Amino acid sequence: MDKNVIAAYSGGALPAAIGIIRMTGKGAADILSSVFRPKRGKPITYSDKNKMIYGELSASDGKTIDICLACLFEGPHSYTGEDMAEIYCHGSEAVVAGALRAIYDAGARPAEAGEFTKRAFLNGKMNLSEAEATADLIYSQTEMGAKNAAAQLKGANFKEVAEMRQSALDLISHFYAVCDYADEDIEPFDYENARNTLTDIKIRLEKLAESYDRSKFLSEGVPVAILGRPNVGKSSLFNALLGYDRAIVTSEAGTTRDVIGQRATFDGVTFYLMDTAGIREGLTEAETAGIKLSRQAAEDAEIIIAVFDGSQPLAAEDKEIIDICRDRKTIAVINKNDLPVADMSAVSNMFEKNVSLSADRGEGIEELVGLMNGLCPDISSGEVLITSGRQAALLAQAAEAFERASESAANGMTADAFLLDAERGASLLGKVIGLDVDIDITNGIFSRFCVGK
Ligand SMILES: Nc1nc2c(ncn2[C@@H]2O[C@H](COP(=O)(O)OP(=O)(O)OP(=O)(O)O)[C@@H](O)[C@H]2O)c(=O)[nH]1
Ligand SMILES: [Mg+2]
Repeated sequence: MDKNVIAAYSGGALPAAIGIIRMTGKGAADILSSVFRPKRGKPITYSDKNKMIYGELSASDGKTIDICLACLFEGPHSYTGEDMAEIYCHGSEAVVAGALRAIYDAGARPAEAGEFTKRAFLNGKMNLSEAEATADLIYSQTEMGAKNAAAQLKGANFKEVAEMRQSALDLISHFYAVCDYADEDIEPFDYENARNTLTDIKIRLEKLAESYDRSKFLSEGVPVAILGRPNVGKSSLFNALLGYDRAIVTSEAGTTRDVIGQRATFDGVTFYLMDTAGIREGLTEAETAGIKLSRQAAEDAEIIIAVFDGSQPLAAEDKEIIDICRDRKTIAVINKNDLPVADMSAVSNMFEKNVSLSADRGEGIEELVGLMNGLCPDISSGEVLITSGRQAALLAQAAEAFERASESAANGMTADAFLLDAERGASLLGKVIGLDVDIDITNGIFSRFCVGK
């Protein structure tokens, strides 16, 4: 039997309601037929394709191990582009192990990590950026990460890059035509137009490459540090945002020591909230160490929530907080508004985004969440971020190459200089979308996948 057929368990952790076993390759239908007998009618190889068939699954000894469903997909209309078979059995470890053993005995071999998707790539069913997006989708931990990956899978970035590459190739071929067929009636090369096109490409590429810096927010959440002097209610606010008591709250100043991080999703945007130690002159070694971590969290954060106790006049430590927040995306929270209020005009004048609330009572939290969403980097507004470091590096290099080519076009270029850079830029963009990619890099991409995908 053909060892070209690979098989693997493709479902989640067992036991599960349903276990999915997949096979791909020429001969997959025969292997399925040897382990699966439809309850009604002919062998499965004669059944309709792309249709679930009910039947009996047998183990290596030929005895029935499950009664379940199976489906055949005929290449090229399948995920991998080859003949494929899938079994949807009961998600028991014993059934899955028994079925796989029977399948391997019948001639399939175990699939390697990402081998199904690699075959899809090799058979032209998907390009390399779609393959990378598939891995992102599988590993996405936030809803916005999944949406970004799905948009990539639909070809968002691929189309834009392919289009820019094509514009560059059009310019290059026009340039060659003018040089090679000087006597013929070819439209002269328009340097001004070439420069504009290349500059436009360069700007778009830089924007795409830079989006990679924000892509970590998709997987980790947007980091938010909750900062303030001791006892202003940082931990109370942290708990109120989470909707449960994660951090200890006491009336003693200096309760929180370590940074406590927790993810929370509001309106589809995931944040990584960090509760921190109150900033003051530390009284003990442990508190001083905690305060150092608070400052680090503030540096790492994309957004700072600066908490002030609205029932007390501003203290020297509050001014220090204001200093830390200068030129940072900050929301000022004037807490404890259930108590008589002190003069907080310095805070509301300093911070355009501010909210008065009561963390203890959980009042005013929606307004704060609204401000947080408003300050969020552009990750949920339709822009599709680059999530692959490989692609980001290539895009940045291509932007540089097109910038040089554009300068050559502006400075009464020599043909060599212009072509060298423009062709290099086009070739780098080709690599982004999976043309001329080294086999090592391709293998690296597929090794990120789990077995069975
Ligand atoms: N009245 C009132 N008290 C509050 C409010 N929020 C917090 N507190 C009280 O303020 C005290 C300190 O609250 P925490 O949340 O522990 O303050 P913190 O800023 O985390 O303090 P450290 O961890 O010591 O820096 C507790 O007694 C809380 O119950 C509020 O909205 N109103
Ligand atoms: Mg605290």
